[in-house]
Amino acid sequence: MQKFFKFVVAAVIGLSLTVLPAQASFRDVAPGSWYEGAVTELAQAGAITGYPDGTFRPNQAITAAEFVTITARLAGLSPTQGQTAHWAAGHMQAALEAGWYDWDEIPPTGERFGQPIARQLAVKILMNALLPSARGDYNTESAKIKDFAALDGRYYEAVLAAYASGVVHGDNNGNFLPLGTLTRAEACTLFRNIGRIQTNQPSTPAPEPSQTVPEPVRTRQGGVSENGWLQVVGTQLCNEAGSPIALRGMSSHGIQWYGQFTSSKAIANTADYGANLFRVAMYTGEGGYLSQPEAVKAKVIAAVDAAIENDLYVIIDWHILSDGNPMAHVNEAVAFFREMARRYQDTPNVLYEICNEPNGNVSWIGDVRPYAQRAIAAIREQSPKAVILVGSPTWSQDIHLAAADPLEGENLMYTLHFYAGTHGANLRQRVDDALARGLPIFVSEWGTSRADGSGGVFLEESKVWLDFLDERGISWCNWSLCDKNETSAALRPGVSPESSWRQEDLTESGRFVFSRFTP
Ligand code: DCB
Repeated sequence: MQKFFKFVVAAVIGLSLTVLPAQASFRDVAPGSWYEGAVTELAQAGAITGYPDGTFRPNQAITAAEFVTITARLAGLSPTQGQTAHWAAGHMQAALEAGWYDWDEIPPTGERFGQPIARQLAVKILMNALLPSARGDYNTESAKIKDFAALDGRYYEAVLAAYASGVVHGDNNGNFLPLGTLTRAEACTLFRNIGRIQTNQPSTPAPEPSQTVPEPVRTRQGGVSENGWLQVVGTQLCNEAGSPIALRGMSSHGIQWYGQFTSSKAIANTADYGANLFRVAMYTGEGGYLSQPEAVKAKVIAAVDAAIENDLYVIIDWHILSDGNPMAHVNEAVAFFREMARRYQDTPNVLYEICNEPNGNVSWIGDVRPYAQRAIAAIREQSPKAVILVGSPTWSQDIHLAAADPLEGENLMYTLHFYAGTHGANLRQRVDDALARGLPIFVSEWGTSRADGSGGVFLEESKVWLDFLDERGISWCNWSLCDKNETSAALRPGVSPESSWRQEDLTESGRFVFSRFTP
């Protein structure tokens, strides 16, 4: 009943948004109030209207449908065929397809359309839609946000960019309140701020010229049959014979969403371009392993077997992300890795990545290190020498913490993750410092985009990074092998995993990355 009521209210608001003529003043918008200017400007521009009773209800929480609809109008995004009869379904579908948000954030089935939108999600949608090239420096911007730790990782980029470009300012206490709601009045100030910034923007630069990449040669090199078991010597990954080796390849996207790109044909396609590594990203949260263990585990096994069939090295990645502290599910991780390590104990192909990206309030000493000890012990019971990859706090960027207090054991490496549009010289310096302290580094995930998977692509910055890794013999895996409409994806939307991929099937990112598998 309650739900139905909310639906009707949402529908009425929707009608009022579309049907009523633009109105410049509302009887509940007090002259001289802090939001009067913003509300009036947007009303005069026809982007918002009030309710049939002449009110605007400035203090009411804005819903997902209202927020997206207004953003779409400001961005000039036309509605497409919606999945339900909800008044906002067309705009919601278009916004989803444009990549402004993901389907787990606002499911297209509509049950959350009429609910208040969280501030962090609102800011992400706003920035994706209206200021996609904006970025913010981590140190400068995060220092402005007192409750920065409360932010979910996937919103971090957008919020930093919004602060840096002046779209968002904290409240009087310096908090952003990422999970809180946004009032309609506050939303108007955001829309007004971003509108002003947009009109001052220079025109967008010309796109980068596309890379020329030879079609696949179909002579595979550097695979498992040639190199055998891996071993870590000093800081260097080596093959069974003790010669240095750099593995290069692709990471899947979340296999609960894009499992079709872990098929034998998809992996063979990637190997045909010269890759000798594949990473199976098994999300634990976000509808992944923890919510459907048997189904997701079956996908992992199928993907690993497909990589083995293609003579590739393959990483089994326990892809923590929204579950930022690996200790939260340490027992599940131990059981999972024990089972995988038993299954693949005689297979030189498999590497184990025990915690993708710890983030939020986690420490190396108190959380990640003790977690790693338990996960490593479980793997070592079954598989005495497979290479194990260990993450670190701040989305696997805090290798300096690991370097100061590394784990005991053989064939361990530490992951460094970077996104070329976000991370640069400072993080490279961390790599050199860590190597100097004897810490073996493995880049099990990097992207040509910003850290949120979109923006850019940043090919110049990516080239600097890959040259740096090549000079140091560091292995890497690129995010990601899928056709999602985001710049980090290697394949164009709609490309079939079962066809042979030609250059025109690859995105700008894909063409660049595939050209770097072989030196
Ligand atoms: C990592 C994650 C990976 C994430 C990429 C890009 O997250 F390991 O799961 O992938 O980097 O952000 C993205 C996908 C999106 C998807 C989203 C949520 O590309 O399609 O919607 O995951 O599942 C990082 C890495 C670094 C930082 C932040 C994140 N960082 N993050 O430095 O702030 O927020 O997810």
